[in-house]
Amino acid sequence: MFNIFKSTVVGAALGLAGFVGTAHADAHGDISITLVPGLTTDAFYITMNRGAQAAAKALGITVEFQGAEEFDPVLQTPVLDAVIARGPDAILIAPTDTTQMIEPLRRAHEQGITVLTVDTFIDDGNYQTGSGDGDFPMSYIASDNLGGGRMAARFMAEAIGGEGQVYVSNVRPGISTTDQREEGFKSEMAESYPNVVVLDTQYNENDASLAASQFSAVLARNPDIKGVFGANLFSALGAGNGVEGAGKAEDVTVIAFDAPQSIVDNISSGLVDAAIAQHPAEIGYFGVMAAYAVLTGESVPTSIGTGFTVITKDNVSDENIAKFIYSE
Ligand code: T6T
Repeated sequence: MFNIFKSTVVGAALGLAGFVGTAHADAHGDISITLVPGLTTDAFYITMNRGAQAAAKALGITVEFQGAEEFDPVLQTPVLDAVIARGPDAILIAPTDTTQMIEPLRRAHEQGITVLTVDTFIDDGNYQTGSGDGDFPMSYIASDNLGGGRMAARFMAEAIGGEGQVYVSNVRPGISTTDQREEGFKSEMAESYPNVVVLDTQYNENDASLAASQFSAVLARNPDIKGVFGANLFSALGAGNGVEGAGKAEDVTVIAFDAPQSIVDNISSGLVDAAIAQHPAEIGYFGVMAAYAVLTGESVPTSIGTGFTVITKDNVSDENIAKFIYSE
């Protein structure tokens, strides 16, 4: 394991004043970081890893990518334990539950491994405050998910003419990102679009097929339904498939969070009105940079926000937009 104190001593012995503060890539080539995604097969995290590897290359360090095949704290915990056993210098993780991942991550922290979270947070996401069970991560690098949910609400409300019934297709409660998107969506509707009625959220466990069948059930109960907000990649994909399968593409607006190629194709075909593309490569890049900074003795902000690009039919063929489509 790379040790900043060991390096400082060596630096001092060699008379290299200021060595720690002016570290450059090959001085710390033995730094090892592991990125633990929410799940390995999701284009969002695959793209995040692309950004992480770009940062690793720039810094001359190693970043491994180790995760579970489903977005589930029960599956993520043993993967994390195996990573902890190998003892990297830092773990960058997208924790799959705000409370259930606190204790597993504390094991890493207590072993001296630097913990940062990317995409999702544990506890309330306020780190290094000296209060709360889960304030030990050094930084949280992510999209503004509350703001993104508000953005989705505005696109939805404008598309449906400011009135009618809509619902949120979501994963499950307890995931910081998707909880915040739903919260932002509902707050914006309540504050700015009083004639939009937000029906009960449908939870799909990250299963696009379930999200599709849930649309049919909601439609049967509410034949005038005007829109669905898919709060993440699989929710949005399923919502689009459900709307198409029910022959309602002309009548029902789908607003998607996330932008894999499949969703972008659905924008081109007119099935999805807008996709709020996160910038997962930025999250990976700045996540690795932040971890490196901590490990080399620099201070980092406890929260680092990354951007969005909204993809619609009007800009979907623009090459400056295409770079934000997630890698598969
Ligand atoms: O929306 C992303 C991510 O931000 C969220 O935390 C979980 O779902 C995705 O990975 C998309 O599937």
